[in-house]
Amino acid sequence: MVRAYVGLGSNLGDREGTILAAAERLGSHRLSRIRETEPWGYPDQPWFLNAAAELETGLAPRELLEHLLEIERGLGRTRNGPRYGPRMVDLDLLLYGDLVVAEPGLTVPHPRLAERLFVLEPLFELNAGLFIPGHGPVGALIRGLQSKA
Ligand code: PH2
Ligand code: MG
Ligand code: MG
Repeated sequence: MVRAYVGLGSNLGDREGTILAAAERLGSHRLSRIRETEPWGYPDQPWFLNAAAELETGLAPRELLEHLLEIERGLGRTRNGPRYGPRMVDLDLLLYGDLVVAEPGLTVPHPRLAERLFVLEPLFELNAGLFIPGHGPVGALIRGLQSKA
């Protein structure tokens, strides 16, 4: 089994219900606090709810990614809006053990993880000692972003 972390986000519909349903379908044994966050990347849209989930998985990285997409579809996610735009649910594979992968369709750690407090803060809450491969300790990344803000 490998310990993986998934980022959860929603800014349409029943945001909290959708995030809780997604965490349940993931079989996550630990979910961070759910927080409301200002939209990043595409400003003119509702605020998000974000959280992170920790799971122990027997799935290979690509299988886990497929599983995330399947859960997204099952919870009503469509993919016809703008990049970084509004969505019912977004499940991002953030970390898969200490694996680093950069392949078409699969980048781990998630490519924008280190730039986003709405991802780093829930990760820190789940595991303050986490090291993000290629970037550094999660706490140091958070402090770096806060000092730029
Ligand atoms: N997801 C995005 C784009 N912008 N902003 C916030 N606050 N939270 C998100 O989850 C988010 C976002 C695309 O994945
Ligand atoms: Mg995302
Ligand atoms: Mg996504």
